[in-house]
Amino acid sequence: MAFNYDEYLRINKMPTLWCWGCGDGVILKAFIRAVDKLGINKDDLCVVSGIGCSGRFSSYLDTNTVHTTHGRTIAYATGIKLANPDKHVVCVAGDGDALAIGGNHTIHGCRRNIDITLILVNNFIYGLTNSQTSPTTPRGFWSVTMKQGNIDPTFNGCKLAEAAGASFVAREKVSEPKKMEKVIAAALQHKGFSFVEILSNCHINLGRKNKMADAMENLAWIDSITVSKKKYDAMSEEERVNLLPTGILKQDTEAEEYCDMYGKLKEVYQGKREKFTPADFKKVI
Ligand SMILES: Cc1ncc(C[n+]2csc(CCOP(=O)(O)OP(=O)(O)O)c2C)c(N)n1
Repeated sequence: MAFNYDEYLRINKMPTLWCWGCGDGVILKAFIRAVDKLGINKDDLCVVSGIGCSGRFSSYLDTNTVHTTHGRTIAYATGIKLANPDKHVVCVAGDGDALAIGGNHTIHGCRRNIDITLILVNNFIYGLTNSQTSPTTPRGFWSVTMKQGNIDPTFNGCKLAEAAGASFVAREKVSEPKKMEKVIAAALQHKGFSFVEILSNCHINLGRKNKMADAMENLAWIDSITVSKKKYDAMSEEERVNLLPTGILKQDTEAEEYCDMYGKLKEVYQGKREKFTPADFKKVI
């Protein structure tokens, strides 16, 4: 029998506001299947999204949701997670949201290794506001703010997350929905900050002016710039230029998780109060 998504959706919000063929719907469905597969209760899940087309995840998912300001998902999610360390907290943010206006929050979420999953929906453009250059817009691409071609160097979110200390880093693409589901499930199961970049199509606001005006053309272009981690690892530096590896790129299960450390510190401090000393701190971390 076909999978029934309705249980996880706010049916009264359907149809979605996404353009026909938008990758956001494929990501939403993969996320739902991952949650279902892991048997996560809807009451034990909170999805925090920012502003943008990707921000709509919190409108459509029938779970605890916060639709917050552009670039601030991690700040809100950090508070939610610290107050509810036993719950799954997931951020969904666009490339503009998580890497431009909210870039600083992304760095510090990774650095703290707090147990939050960030699903970065990378469609290479500011989608909702109609095609401004984002940190991931490829060089030479048309955008409404760089009509002669984008001159900004392209940002690699996964490399940033890895360098900043995220203990789980992965990349997948909309044309591989099953792999996407698997990677999201692995991220949800991972304890620590999990950064999942999903490469998605925005054939309307990126594609139309960049010679890939339909979803399939846009997805074919994403296929042309990606390669599995296994193949990527076997390539020379020269061959890797302009290619992005997909799959789980980093997973460190030993790194200390922030809420755990905070909980231990709180417990020891509450037992000692004014008698708490630096030696007690050393017992915790
Ligand atoms: C503080 C603030 N600055 C700017 C905006 C306007 N704004 C709304 S969505 C958006 C861009 C969204 O692009 P992205 O984050 O890549 O998400 P997408 O729409 O592509 O999913 C911008 C600039 C805003 N809502 N709030």
